[in-house]
Amino acid sequence: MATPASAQDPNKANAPTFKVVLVGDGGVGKTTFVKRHISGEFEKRYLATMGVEVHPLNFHTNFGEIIMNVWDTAGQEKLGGLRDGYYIQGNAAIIMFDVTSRMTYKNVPQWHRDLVRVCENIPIVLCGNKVDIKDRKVKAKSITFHRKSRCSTTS
Ligand SMILES: Nc1nc2c(ncn2[C@@H]2O[C@H](COP(=O)(O)OP(=O)(O)OP(=O)(O)O)[C@@H](O)[C@H]2O)c(=O)[nH]1
Ligand SMILES: [Mg+2]
Repeated sequence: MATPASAQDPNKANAPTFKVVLVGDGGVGKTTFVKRHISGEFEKRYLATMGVEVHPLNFHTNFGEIIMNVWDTAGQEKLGGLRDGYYIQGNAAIIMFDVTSRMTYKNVPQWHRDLVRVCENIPIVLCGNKVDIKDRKVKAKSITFHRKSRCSTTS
């Protein structure tokens, strides 16, 4: 498991810390997204996450340094571990789907239901990933779930 940022640098010990839960179907790109933030690298291989991996990400804001502990959860059902047990005390969430796979968008309401059952009133971003792929299946205009469900969106 990664060392918390506050342990690496004592100046960050008092930085406000938030728990961000990252969910979505297996293979949509959750782990790749987190790795890209940490190292700048794009991971080409698909290694399914088992259970959950927690990564602290630092952000410099107008209000100073903050730490987002990203809980990168397993999308594959059989590797889900504690599942919604990982959502407890989440401060925010990202629901990710893959714009080249309709099924991953179809499953978004289920991810959302499971999340809000545990975290009633947190900010949630709906994120359509893999927009670099030409053969896009979920067009921008058909992404409407966030309107019905108080999510923000990015794709
Ligand atoms: N073209 C393209 N491929 C991507 C993108 N993001 C991720 N991938 C690829 O998608 C595959 C799956 O990525 P992961 O990040 O492991 O998927 P995951 O959502 O963490 O999957 P689980 O851990 O099983 O829930 C990998 O082969 C990545 O290289 C993207 O933005 N564009
Ligand atoms: Mg993963």
